[in-house]
Order: sequence, then structure tokens, then C-alpha cells
Amino acid sequence: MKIVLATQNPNKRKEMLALLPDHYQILSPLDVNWTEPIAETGETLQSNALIKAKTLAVHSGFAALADDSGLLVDALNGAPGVYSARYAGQQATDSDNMDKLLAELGGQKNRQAHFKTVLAWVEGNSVQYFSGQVSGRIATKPLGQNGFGYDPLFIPDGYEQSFGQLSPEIKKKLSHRSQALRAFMAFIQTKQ
Ligand code: ITT
Repeated sequence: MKIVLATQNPNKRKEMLALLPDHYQILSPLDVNWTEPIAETGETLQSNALIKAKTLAVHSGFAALADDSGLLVDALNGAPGVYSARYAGQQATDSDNMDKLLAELGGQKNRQAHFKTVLAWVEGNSVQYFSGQVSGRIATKPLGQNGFGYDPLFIPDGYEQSFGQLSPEIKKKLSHRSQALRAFMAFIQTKQ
């Protein structure tokens, strides 16, 4: 079966490929000649995941799976949330976004947060959603270089190190994205 993985973020793609079984033929947007950014105009993770999956499914004629994720910080009323990728501006780097998050949190004692992923699966006219989340706390400075995005700031519950310090195997075991992908795989396997 051919599946277009509707993400233009190479780090997400790598994490998703590490979980998807080999027998699927996983295509990238480039493999189906899609090179444009996709405007994420939705106000929820679910609506943005749908926009991305639908765009690639309609364009390619294949089924498409998209991931929309965000970091939700309790003391910031769920920010940066759906705006995680562009928290410090449209062209923001991961480091800009982490700096802004630390500045917004300041000396706040409550550093509870969670990462959340919503996957949208579009196959013909059918749409399905799968979600996952992992809880933790925000460190007072970036720790480690593993992962991407806000990983150096996120210490998952039950650990003393950030996703930037923990191995990719541990992130794979715990992460929001892994949980959503496991739910997706349970679904897709029932269809074969
Ligand atoms: P696509 O839309 O092309 O998939 P994107 O990076 O724009 O790529 P999102 O719109 O879902 O993806 O943005 C989510 C942002 O949240 C992402 O850029 C990171 O800053 C952050 N993020 C998501 N998952 C993360 C993870 O596992 N670890 C750290 N940060 C993460």
C-alpha cells in the first residue's frame, strides 16, 4: 500500500518512519511532486492535520497521513499549542521558539506541560483521526541536542532528563507521536 506522509519536517518524518512497518510504501510530498508549503490556517491540531492530509491525498490520488503537533504549557493557558512551529514568528528557528517560551514562563513555578499529536488519515472520502500525548515539565534552560523543536526543554514525567538528552529509543517509547502512530497502526491493520 502506498501512503503519502504529509509532512515537510524531516525530523517528524524520521520519527514516523521508525514506527511504520516496512511493508508500506511511504512516499514524501516531494515523491509526488509537491514542493509548496501548506498554509496551516486551522485553529486546532485536528483541523491543521486534516488540511495537510487532504491536500496531499487530493494532489496525489494516494492515501495520506499528516501529523499536527504542539506543546501545551499549563501556566501559559495552553500556548504555544497550535502555533508551536511559529511561536517566535513565521521564520522562527527551534532556538528562537525555545527562547521565547523561556521568556514567557520567566520564573513561573508551575512548569507542567504536554506534547500532543493529532494524526489525520485521508483515504478517498474517508477521514480518521488518532491522537497521543505525553506529560512533563519545562526545564529552565535547553538540555541536550537530541530530537528537534522543544525537545531540549521538555522533561517527560518519570524522568530527570529532557527529550534532548534522552535517547531516541526512549522518546520513541514515550512520545505523543508514537502513541498516535500506534493507534493508527492498530486501525490500519484491521483493514488488511
Ligand atoms: P509539517 O506541518 O510539515 O508536518 P511542522 O514542523 O510545521 O511540519 P507542526 O505544524 O505540527 O509541524 O508544528 C509543530 C511544532 O511543534 C514543530 O515545528 C516543533 O516546534 C514542535 N514539535 C512537534 N513535535 C515535537 C516533538 O516531538 N518534539 C519537540 N517539538 C515538537
